Amino acid sequence: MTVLPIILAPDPILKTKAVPVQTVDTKISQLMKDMLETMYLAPGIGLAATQVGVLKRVVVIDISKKDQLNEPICMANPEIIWSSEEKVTREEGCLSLPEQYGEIMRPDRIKLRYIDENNEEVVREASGLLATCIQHELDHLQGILFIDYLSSLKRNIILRRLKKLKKINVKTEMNKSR
Ligand code: K1U
Ligand code: ZN
Repeated sequence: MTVLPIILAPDPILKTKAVPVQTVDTKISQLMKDMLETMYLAPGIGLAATQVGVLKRVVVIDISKKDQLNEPICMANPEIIWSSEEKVTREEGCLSLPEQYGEIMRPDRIKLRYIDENNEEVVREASGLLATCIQHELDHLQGILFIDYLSSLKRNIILRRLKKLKKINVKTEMNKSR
């Protein structure tokens, strides 16, 4: 398995819409495995293929706690087919926006359809943190980041911080290679 580099905002790739996969073949199931390894190492509870520069509708999620067994969910072509009227506000983070957080309101329960790692169609419901994480990841596939739901003032503060962070990282990398 391979750990893939995660793309950090701002980057035009993160604003690009992903395309459906034809079938979950060995190439896509390998991508899912590599994405899970990347997500566990980060660490995170979800990862969309867009975040590793692959513009395909593929997502991996695992919201299990550190002391629990892993419960990975791999999805290709996920679609939300029902959302509850009831909304909930949760703090969200994003591996493409390191150290930045925002309170985002989303439907509390959803029903979704996707193709799993064995190329089987799955229809399931999700609630709580899992529902929030799924909606966050599906947004990535549409080129949407959680900061797009914030006021332009809050969004610009976060983007400015990230641009600074990127500059510092570039300088550190340059010093390392001297
Ligand atoms: O999409 C991503 O960048 C992953 C993101 C998913 C997410 C988190 C919170 C709410 C909605 C979606 C993350 O995993 S950020 C890191 C994180 O939340 C976390 C990291 C370690 C342990 C527990 C959580
Ligand atoms: Zn994210």
